[in-house]
Amino acid sequence: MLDAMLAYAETVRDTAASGIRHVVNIGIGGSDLGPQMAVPALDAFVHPGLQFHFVANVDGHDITPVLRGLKPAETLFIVASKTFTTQETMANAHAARAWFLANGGTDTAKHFVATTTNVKAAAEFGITTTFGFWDWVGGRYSLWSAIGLPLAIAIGAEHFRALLAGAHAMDRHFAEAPLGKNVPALLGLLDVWYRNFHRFTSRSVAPYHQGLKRLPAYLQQLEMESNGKRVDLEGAPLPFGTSPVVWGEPGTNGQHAYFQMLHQGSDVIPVEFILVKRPTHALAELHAKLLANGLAQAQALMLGKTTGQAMGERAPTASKQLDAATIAKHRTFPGNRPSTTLLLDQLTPRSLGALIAMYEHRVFTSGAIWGLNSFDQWGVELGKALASDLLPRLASGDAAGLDASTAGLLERLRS
Ligand code: G6Q
Repeated sequence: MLDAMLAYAETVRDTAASGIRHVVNIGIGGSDLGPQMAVPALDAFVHPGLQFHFVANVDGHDITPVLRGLKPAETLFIVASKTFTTQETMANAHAARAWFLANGGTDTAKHFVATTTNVKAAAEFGITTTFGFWDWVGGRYSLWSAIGLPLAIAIGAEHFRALLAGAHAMDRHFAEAPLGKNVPALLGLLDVWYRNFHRFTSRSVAPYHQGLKRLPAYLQQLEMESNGKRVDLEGAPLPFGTSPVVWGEPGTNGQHAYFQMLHQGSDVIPVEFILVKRPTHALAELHAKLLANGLAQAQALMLGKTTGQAMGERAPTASKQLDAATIAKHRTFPGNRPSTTLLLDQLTPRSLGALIAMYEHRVFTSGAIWGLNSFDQWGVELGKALASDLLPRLASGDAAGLDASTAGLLERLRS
């Protein structure tokens, strides 16, 4: 399958022959977040003649601006759905096909392909080119499979294999390295330490690389969908907290927004910095500033600032109505706020593969210690079932059997 998928990717990358200029991935959750994170992360390796778009939300405001300006003859749609039944993805795939036909598109079989385990449903949609993967692969762990097709088209077969090689090297490291040097195991243990011994309820991820702007979203799914559970493998309630809230933005942007809370807020939130030593651009001055900022934030969180130190400093922007001692109290930083810095030499297909595999094994480590099932996601299912029940009620207004709150909102939406 890998060979077939990479061979296909190369035919699309031959843009003179394929005529393709835009690739639109239609998928949601695990069939979206991996490639959506990885394509910008590896921007320096992306085919210059191709543009990539990701449509996930069933909200028409997602696909509408993507389709605007596209030409059917230059567009390849990848319908990415393990089950090929996910409501959002199917709705967007139908909207894309309607747009394609309404705008003079011909040869649907060439312009729509699927990455799915449900070849039959894809064929019924009119898709004949499909790339499969095992049905036991959870979406959030599926970047390495056919779900990685948009990335493979973006960076090419050789670089995609390098991504897999980096992940494999991390797999071996996790399996073989002694615990004291085992990065995913140590980070998994740290997660348990922070969550259960310090009772910290969240962790902020701060990638100091703009290409990793979607990494926090990717990790939100990987960690919170895997370990956001309240019962053990046998279904017994767990007597301790599990997955923290994972959140963040790329540095330095976060510094000018919520870092205030990280430094001086009432809760302690461990921060994970990701610094990349060598950029793929030539703007050395900017990169030095970026790195200095990342280091400074970790340093400030750790060292803080005493009231005595603050007293000794001038604060020209402080209110003139406040006395120096009061101002110094506001300018005190408690410090001793933990952070971890992950340092990459360069962001390449290989190092990204290793980084993502590291996060997977880390999630497995903490999930195993907590004794929960990191590989199910029943929390996603309930909402899906209720939405299916509510959809016809939006049209009919039938509120029979509904709770008062939902019935009231339904009525307002229909009025
Ligand atoms: C991931 C989850 C979930 C899944 C989506 C899309 O681990 O299972 O995010 O990936 O619901 O499912 P399909 O690929 O079947 O459309």
